Amino acid sequence: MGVVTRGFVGRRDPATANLPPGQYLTPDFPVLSAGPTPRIELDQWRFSVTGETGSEHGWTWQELLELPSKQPIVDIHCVTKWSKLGTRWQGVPLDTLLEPVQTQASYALVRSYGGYSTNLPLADLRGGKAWIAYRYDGKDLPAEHGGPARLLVPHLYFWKSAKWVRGIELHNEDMPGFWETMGYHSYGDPWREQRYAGD
Ligand SMILES: Nc1nc2c(c(=O)[nH]1)N[C@H]1C(S)=C(S)[C@@H](COP(=O)(O)O)O[C@H]1N2
Ligand SMILES: [Mo]
Repeated sequence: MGVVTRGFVGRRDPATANLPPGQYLTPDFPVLSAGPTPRIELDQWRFSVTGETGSEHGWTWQELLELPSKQPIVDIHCVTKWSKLGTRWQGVPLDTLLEPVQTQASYALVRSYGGYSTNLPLADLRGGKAWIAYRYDGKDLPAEHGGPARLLVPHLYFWKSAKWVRGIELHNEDMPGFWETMGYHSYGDPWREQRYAGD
């Protein structure tokens, strides 16, 4: 028996280097939904961005698909402590959808079919950090994971990535969404472990 090397102090295990504090890795893709899965017919589906003055920009399903898309590969972190690394998506960057929108607002309230909502600073939807995703791992996004389309904003805890996304309202003040009203953090940075209000 040789001496077991426990690793060098201060050197991070490459397998967990991308794991925020308090998280564990899962190979699965758990489904977390606060209510039943809504079914939205594609010819009824709309996505809209509503400015703080009430002006609205809307897209049909066909119009969304015609916009240039990206294929981000990102790590996702649920506040219930599972993380999944290297998930593969396809979707339209929010930068593209916000481009025609004239706004002075600083906050976004994201609304879903089915009634879910979540809030975040508008800046967190810009800069290539957020997408309206409609494919996962090379397939159409399954309904239980938010299909036909969900918000994907992986640098925040995954409750911010609203499934069955319907629209984004822009506001001058931060408006708490579903979980934020129940005591979860208004921002939710996994690297700063912002799980609950006050963290
Ligand atoms: N509309 C809607 N979006 C939602 C939720 C929800 O209940 N309803 N749950 C959130 C939470 S807590 C998490 S962890 C992720 C889970 O996404 P998944 O079911 O695809 O893993 O979706 C988020 N988006
Ligand atoms: Mo979650």
